[in-house]
Amino acid sequence: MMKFAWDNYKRYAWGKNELRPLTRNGHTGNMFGGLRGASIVDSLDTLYIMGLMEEYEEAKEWIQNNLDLNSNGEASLFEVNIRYVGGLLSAYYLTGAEIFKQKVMELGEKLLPAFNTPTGIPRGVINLGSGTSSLSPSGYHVSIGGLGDSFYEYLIKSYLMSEKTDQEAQKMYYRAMEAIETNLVQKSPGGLTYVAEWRGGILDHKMGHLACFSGGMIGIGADDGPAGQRQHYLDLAAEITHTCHESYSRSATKLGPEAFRFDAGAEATANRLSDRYYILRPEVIESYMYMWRLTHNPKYREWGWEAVEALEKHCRVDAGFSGIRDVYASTVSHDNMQQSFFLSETLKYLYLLFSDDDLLPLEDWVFNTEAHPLPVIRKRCLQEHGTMQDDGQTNLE
Ligand code: DMJ
Repeated sequence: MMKFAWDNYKRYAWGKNELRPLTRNGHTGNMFGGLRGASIVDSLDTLYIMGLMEEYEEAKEWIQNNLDLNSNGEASLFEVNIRYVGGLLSAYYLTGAEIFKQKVMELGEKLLPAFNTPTGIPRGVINLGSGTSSLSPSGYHVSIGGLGDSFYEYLIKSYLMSEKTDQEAQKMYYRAMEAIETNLVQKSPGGLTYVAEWRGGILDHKMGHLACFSGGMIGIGADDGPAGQRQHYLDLAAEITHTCHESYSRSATKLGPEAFRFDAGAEATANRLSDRYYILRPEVIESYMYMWRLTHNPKYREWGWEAVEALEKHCRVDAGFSGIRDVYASTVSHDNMQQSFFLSETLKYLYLLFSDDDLLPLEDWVFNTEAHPLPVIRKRCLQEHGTMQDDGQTNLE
């Protein structure tokens, strides 16, 4: 599937941001501030992990010769960070190729002005040419996920070190989990567990949008916790992942809608037309992968395989993979877009779901929100290999 998606991107959209498989061309989009080749940067680590070395080499060569970071346009800090910074960083850590480090340092410098705010919380939009940043004139905003994620990338990129000890970090995790559980975790009348959405300060009890993001995340956090609470949060993660699977299995295509609800007798299904699309997103499959690694319950691989079959049946078209407009329609209508996160995330998580645990072990690698693996840097490693400074920052050699 990866080779098919890549070959068609290469054939019809090389150097553009994403492939339009029905019209057999590419688009440059506008959220990357004029940067090009999003699918190439997003795919580097997937190609490498899958051993598609010829394809990886052509991607690397494109980065070396054609990735122009001197574009001049408004970019979403979040999207550039998760796809370009994350993609280049993980390619550097996986392969050691200097070109990726060089490019990510250069790009990182260009994004830094967005962090120059009184709070240190970055502005959501940055003009890559002028360096001016703004809150959200184009509708881009900083989400909590985006904020957390950008800090993680910058933490590594800048070789900074978190001052938190493992125990403090654990406490923070459980405080956050308690808050989520108390305020957001809901049980539907039909017995499905989900995480309700929080919008602008109002809890929407009927919305299960965040559920699929949360399944694997809660599981992976719980796995590191003290024995007393570990099982509780693993069970919660399993219940939420079950709900996500239900949202897939209750559709005609066996792919899930963008958002699902729990009202008017509907359970884990989208009753609004505008929620019924599926754009090749990874979150549910991502949760299967984490839950497989944490429990080795074969049902997660079975569910992943159901997703593979559905993708092959409904999303594969002659020149790539496409999203679909209504998961409940048995005759599908394609949206003509092969999202770069399909190559970066959906296919990578599927590959990992069916691989041995020692391929990118979760003790050593953490995936950013675009599925780019970054190394877990432990305080002990930093002390052994770096020079501790008085302010707690560390210079790694
Ligand atoms: C990806 O770009 C990332 O997973 C992001 O965090 C959310 N949107 C897409 C996938 O759904």
